[in-house]
Amino acid sequence: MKNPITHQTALLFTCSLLFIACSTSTNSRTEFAGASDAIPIGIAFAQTSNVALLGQEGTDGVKIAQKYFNDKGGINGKPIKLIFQDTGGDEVGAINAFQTLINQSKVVGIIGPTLSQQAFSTDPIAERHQVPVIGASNTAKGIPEIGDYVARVSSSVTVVAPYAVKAALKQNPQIKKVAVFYAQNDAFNKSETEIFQKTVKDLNLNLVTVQKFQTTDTDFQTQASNAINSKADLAIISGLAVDGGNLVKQLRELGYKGIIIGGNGFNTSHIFSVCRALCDGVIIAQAYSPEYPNAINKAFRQAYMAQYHREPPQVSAQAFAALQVYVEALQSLDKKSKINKLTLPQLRTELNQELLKGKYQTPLGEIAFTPVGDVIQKEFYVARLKMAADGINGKFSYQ
Ligand code: 1QQ
Repeated sequence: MKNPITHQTALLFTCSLLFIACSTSTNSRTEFAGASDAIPIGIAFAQTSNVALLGQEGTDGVKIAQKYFNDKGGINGKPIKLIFQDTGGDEVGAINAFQTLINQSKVVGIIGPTLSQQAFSTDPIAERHQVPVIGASNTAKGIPEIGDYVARVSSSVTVVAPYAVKAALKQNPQIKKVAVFYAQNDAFNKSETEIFQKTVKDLNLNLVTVQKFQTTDTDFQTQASNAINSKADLAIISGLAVDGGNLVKQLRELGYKGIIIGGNGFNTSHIFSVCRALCDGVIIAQAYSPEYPNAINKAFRQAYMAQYHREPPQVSAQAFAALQVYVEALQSLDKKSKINKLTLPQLRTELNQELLKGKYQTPLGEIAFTPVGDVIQKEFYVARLKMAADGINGKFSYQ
């Protein structure tokens, strides 16, 4: 039989060696972590699959935030340690990532997953384990409502999508007929198209056709031809970057001349390599502007540009903001009840309560949360894709 004292000493020693928080079933009073241990936060983004490009932008954002806040002293002296788990592009990969982060890595909270489609499967798991989760790119309706431990810094499609339609009408007040396209195998795209379709009707435009596709499709000839035949003068696409970009390309190749709006799935510079010169002019509503004039956005933008030599995309800024929420909530919690005196379950629960109370000056501007955990954000923007003459390089233009 094990000597209980030796066992516990060994356990604590192992915990501090691994720099992870040990909540142990052998002693419910074991504290979360030693005073100098790094605080583990789980990052569940797509590193592989057709969603990897969006996942990479999230990863870039949290890495910049980790350095930024650790350089400033972390959580009253304790650094933040990010623990990455690849979710892939589907629900199974995302569920595995969450389970590993919660049960093995013993994280205090999670940022992710990349897609709403994944979040509807993963967030109930975080809720059951009472682990806070902050969505950094989940924009479908209904995400924060999954549970008490679920919040997001990514503004809902309900709020953001209508800005794009209004911008298109401003550009061409003659628009009458609208064709809407959406990826029917993805929760975010289904949610977004509902908002687009409602906005079209609210603005008294004529919704002439609704075309469906899959995020895995590459051939959109039928859908594009149907829209052209219906004489649409505005096309609105809810898809992810690769499928959406190919649809833009094929619409233009078949002769469509009207304005094109892309939804939040287009919100990555990786779309440039898909539709190239034919991406030019696509309108995309934004929850972030690289020009936002506060100090933390200037620091974030500078760090991002020094590393990647281009303007930071929305998802990177949102991921930065998600980690900032954890950092600042942990700092304020640590001042009230020293976090290394708490068990891991206590810390997860108190952190969740604390983060919902705060106001944060982030690269997105000032944000806070509704009681259910949805982000409250004040300013939104509209960008147009501007392609360079080479048809390869492009940028999001806010003019
Ligand atoms: C969602 C999204 C994605 C398109 C962004 C990564 O908004 O799934 O909710």
